[in-house]
Amino acid sequence: MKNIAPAISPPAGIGDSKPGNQAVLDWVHEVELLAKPENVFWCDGSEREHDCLLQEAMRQNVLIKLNEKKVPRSYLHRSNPNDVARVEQFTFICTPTKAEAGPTNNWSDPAETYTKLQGMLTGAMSGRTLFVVPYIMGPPDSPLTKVGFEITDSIYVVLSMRIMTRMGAIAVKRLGNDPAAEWNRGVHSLLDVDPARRLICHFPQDNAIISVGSGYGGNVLLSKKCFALRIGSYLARKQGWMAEHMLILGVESPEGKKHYVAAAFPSACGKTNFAMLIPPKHFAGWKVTTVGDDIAWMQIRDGRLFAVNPENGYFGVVPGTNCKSNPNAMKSIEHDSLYTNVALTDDGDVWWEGKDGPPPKHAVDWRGNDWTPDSKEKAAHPNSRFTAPVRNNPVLDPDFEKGEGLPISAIIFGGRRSNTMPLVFQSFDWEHGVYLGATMASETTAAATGAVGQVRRDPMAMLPFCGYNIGDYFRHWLAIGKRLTNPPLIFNVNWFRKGESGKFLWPGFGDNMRVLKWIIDRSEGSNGALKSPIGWLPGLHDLDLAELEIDHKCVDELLEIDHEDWKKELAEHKKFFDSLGGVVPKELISQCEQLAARFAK
Ligand code: GTP
Ligand code: SPV
Ligand code: MN
Repeated sequence: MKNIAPAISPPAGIGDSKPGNQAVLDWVHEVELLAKPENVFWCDGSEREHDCLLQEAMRQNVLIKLNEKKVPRSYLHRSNPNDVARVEQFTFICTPTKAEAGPTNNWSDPAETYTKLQGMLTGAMSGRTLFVVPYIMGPPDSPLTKVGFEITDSIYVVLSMRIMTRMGAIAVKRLGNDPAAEWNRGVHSLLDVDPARRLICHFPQDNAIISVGSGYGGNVLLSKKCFALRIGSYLARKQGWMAEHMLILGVESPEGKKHYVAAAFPSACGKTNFAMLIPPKHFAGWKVTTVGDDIAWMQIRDGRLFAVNPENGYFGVVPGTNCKSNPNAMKSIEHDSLYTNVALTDDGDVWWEGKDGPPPKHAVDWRGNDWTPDSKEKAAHPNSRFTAPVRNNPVLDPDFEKGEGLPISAIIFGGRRSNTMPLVFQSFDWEHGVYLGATMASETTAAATGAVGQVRRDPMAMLPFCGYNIGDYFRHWLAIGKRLTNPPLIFNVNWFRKGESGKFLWPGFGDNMRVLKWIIDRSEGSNGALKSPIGWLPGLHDLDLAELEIDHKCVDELLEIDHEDWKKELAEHKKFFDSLGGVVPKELISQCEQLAARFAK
């Protein structure tokens, strides 16, 4: 069989920065004995190393260099067509007992799973290079920051981790030489990229991850969903903090008053777009800045929640990104970026459905086939992604690296719902807010393999990412609320409600500022809201819709609470809680009853 990741032979002085920590050395040695690579490459994150890896990746056709004038220092990667999204069915939480993983996770026995994976990894890196990637998650001087090491035989993973994390010497230094220090052990091997031998396994009690058989981002950039969310959420509960699938944004008024907001939307439901929002003209003087676009680690200080973004790059959805929907993302991916599974134009530029301007007359699609506007297939995969450094973002928050984190005024939950859910509403209090998060649902997207467009419950947008029992996760949220003397207000939004024509009722994107403004007003104590059975809704005059071309009828529809729809929705909440088999805290069961009672009134 063809070796899809042939070993590289770096020049002297590159790939040899072995850390001093004996625990790391022992672990790498153990994996080396098992996987039998041709050599070991110790990454330090330097420019020289970067150049060497890029040259090698191009030589192996793992990366295609793009037109230097159009997209400087940027590259295209095509993943195997069988390997284009997260695979939830092959993702496992291997806690000592099944109950610890809970009803929403796939569970497998740790000892058996280690044995099985050892079998799969035996000799898996023969003829390949084993890369050791040290990285930190979080700002360099934050108490929340954690160290991880990822072993991988994929050069694409190394180059992606270099963008997505703070990688190299900085992590080795932070870990130091204490063999008992806490750090995450991640092992990744492409194997032969066969879906039948694809497994993403987490061992929270060992702070360890083993991922085999995939080369796609969310399955293999182990810093991200695997460490920062699945293992992260497990550690967070044990250590009293929170690891959430949330963007973090700053919003500053013309008077200079600034708030930070965190929002949990499921995969491909608008986090990156919301985090980079540009307010419409009418909001002159208002500024939105990005702290993070996917993950928030939050701790309690002085009775408030403070958040950091543990990442250092964006791994974002490409299709639909353009100068109208998200100009800041367009600027972020203008240079020094990796593109995965988009189309390549004849002049070495990238193209995707929804990019500005007319489609190219000819291109090579994400599979490597000829493509023209008449082709039936899409040029870019619906889950094609960009990998771009946060520093490229023109609206990166100046306090992005603040170690103590940024104080969160509001938490927003939201999903993709064609019906039922109004544009925005506010919970009555923290506990009710936890209920909103716990009962959240969204239509599935291309970010994970499987059917698209089906409504599924996705509590706090963490269904695929909670590394332990979801009932305990709800309990953790409730317990955090009890410790907060100044808790964020909690809201629910839905940018995706559709009218009878099947079109979105709300313009979305920059105009989401109008909803954000109401959220900020409420955080500052405004009483512009109407009580409804599901929570506080903005009255027609509480939302600033000036200069927005929208039918009043649409606004009514957007804010409407249809009692028939809600009867069904409530039944779905109950069904979901029942399906969890008795792990749901009594406070949330009671919230469900209170909601029913408010409707009965
Ligand atoms: P992950 O990276 O998978 O976690 O996704 P995400 O939550 O960051 O989603 P992203 O911002 O990349 O948006 C996903 C898709 O939703 C893109 O195709 C966007 O164009 C679309 N989208 C984002 N915001 C809006 C909005 O306000 N309205 C509408 N109609 N579509 C939106
Ligand atoms: C998501 O699916 O929520 C993503 C992309 O952010 S991935 O990193 O693949 O999980
Ligand atoms: Mn995500």
